[in-house]
Amino acid sequence: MLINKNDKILIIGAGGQIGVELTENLNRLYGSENVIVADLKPSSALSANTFEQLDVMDAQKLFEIVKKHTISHIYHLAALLSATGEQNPMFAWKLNMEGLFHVLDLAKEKHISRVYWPSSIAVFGPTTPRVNTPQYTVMEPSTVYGISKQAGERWCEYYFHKYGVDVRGLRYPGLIGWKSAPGGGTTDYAVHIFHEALKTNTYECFLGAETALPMMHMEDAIRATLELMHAPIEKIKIRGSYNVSGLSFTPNELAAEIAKHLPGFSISYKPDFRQAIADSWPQSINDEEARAHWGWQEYYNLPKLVENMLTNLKSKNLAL
Ligand code: NAD
Ligand code: AKB
Repeated sequence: MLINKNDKILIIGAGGQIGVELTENLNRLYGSENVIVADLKPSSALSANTFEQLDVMDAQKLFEIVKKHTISHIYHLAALLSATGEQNPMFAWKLNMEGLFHVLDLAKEKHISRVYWPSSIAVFGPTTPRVNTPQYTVMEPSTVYGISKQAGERWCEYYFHKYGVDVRGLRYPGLIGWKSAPGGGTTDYAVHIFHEALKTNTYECFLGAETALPMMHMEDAIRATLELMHAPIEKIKIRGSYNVSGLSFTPNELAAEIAKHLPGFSISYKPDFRQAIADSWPQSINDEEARAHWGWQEYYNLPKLVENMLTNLKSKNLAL
């Protein structure tokens, strides 16, 4: 990884599921004094860093924070996710698009030199081939979240080609970590299940037993993010967002793996509105471009992921 110790980082949406772990990792690379964290409200998980209260829709405040701290790189994570977005579609569209424009415009005006903005497997839709979904394929997302991510990808490409903005992104699958709670997605069951398994040895799943989805351990997701952001510029050939794959499983398969560690664990199924969202998404992802361009390689498979989640949640007594 190419680390320039003079870079100064701003993470927007730092208090969320990804932000908390990304902050820890960027602190290790740059020193916490060079990593500024911003969110709507402070979080105890971010106490090592300078916190700025920010609503990313406030472009002037964002500009002032960037100037005050001489920020060079922004990781822009603030968004409404798939399930929450469906509860308030117009607000999701406004937040997800306006925030991105504010950040891209700072790079266009050369106030910052690099932007990270995450996309999602939600860019795909019911007409996309669902197995081994390639980078380039039919994309007709059916959620407002997916529409905003797809439009965001096109704008990132546009800002790169038109204004030379160094923007980089990944289409994350569902992310699973033990350090922070998920924030309103369709894949959240795959985190909740571990907490409930440890507390009650049962779980009622909001998706059906055979709903296969692409997933990734949070450590892999953070490593992918940092490898992409620190890759030499000539290796980044896709500016919309890269497919990245970790693993794929159904709730049934996840429950069976958990039961190997927690005998008697049982799962029941009560699908809700999130089932239709999951049914519109890929089951597995082809990420050959990420592997070929900047060397992506996942570490976690299902047995390793389950072992890691249960061990950490148990030893740190973190089950919610
Ligand atoms: P999250 O909901 O856990 O965190 C989002 C954070 O943004 C929260 O701390 C929230 O307070 C903050 N925020 C919301 N509105 C804001 C505003 N107006 N101004 C400033 N901050 C605001 O989300 P996450 O899971 O950490 O996801 C981060 C990004 O990664 C999002 O863009 C999401 O679409 C993307 N992503 C996440 C996943 C996943 O599985 N977690 C998968 C694919 C893509
Ligand atoms: C969600 O379920 O909304 C997220 C995602 C895959 O983008 N986890």
